[in-house]
Amino acid sequence: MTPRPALAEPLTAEAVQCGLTTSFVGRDLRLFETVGSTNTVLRQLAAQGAPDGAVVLAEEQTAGRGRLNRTWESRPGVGVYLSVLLRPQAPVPRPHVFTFLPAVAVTRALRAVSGLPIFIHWPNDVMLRGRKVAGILAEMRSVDGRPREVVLGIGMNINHSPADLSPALRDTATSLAIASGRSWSRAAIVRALLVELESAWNRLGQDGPGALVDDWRKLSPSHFGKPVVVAGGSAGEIRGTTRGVDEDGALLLERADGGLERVAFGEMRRVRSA
Ligand code: BT5
Repeated sequence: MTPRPALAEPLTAEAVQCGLTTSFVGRDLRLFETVGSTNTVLRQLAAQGAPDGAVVLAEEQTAGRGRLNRTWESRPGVGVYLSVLLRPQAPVPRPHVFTFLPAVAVTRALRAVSGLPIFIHWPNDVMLRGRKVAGILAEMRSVDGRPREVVLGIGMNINHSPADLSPALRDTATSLAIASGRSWSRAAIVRALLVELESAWNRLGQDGPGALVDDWRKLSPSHFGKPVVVAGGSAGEIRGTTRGVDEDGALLLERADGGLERVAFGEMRRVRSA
């Protein structure tokens, strides 16, 4: 089956904001046809005084970014490419919350709208049946060691057909449409995401980072007791069994020799149990 939406649904700011129940996230929302990267545009707007909760959305990105200057494929008209600005008023004890928070919000929003089995792979890959359906890039500007402007960039594959993914991604990426055989309203997904972002941000303020990490754990069954390979960290490729995340968001891995490894950065891949 090759799902293809019959009509590409254009995204409009009105469609997103119609019935939006947030109090500040997405109240200032700017939609662009084509940008290099929504994160870059929003960082510029933040420097010019854009308000807390401001959102930049684009139909297409020509220089969509992942972590470590990797590329985020941003095919026009079928995905969601969005950045949201948060201006923390109080010190945020642990910066990893800015990766965990959007991962929780994206996963909840995509689940709520589609009902599909969507989970998080440490630290911020949003996965659908073992393939990446969304990615997150958190960037921040700190003053005196305190984050003042946080830009959360979120890319979601929604109405892509397999042909909308480059050959390099066809075995590792998916979209809601590929997994379900139907197309989805991107406006409804963005709206659900903005609501979940605001609610996760409020929960962080009220209940602290521990509560947020608990929410993250519930959506990430692979963080405990699963055989994985982690690549890209300082120690090269490490194979082991996941043993949870610590309070700084680092992954704990038990190696075959029983030693425990703490991995602060990397890419986690599930492997089949022997
Ligand atoms: C991410 O990086 O997953 C973060 C992606 C964030 C994208 C959003 S879009 C809005 C905002 N503006 C931006 O410029 N960026 C943010 P990372 O964990 O480094 O993963 C990047 C890797 O994912 C690439 O090297 C590819 O292997 C893979 N990839 C690229 N495009 C993809 C796509 N559309 N779907 C699934 N996988 C993709």
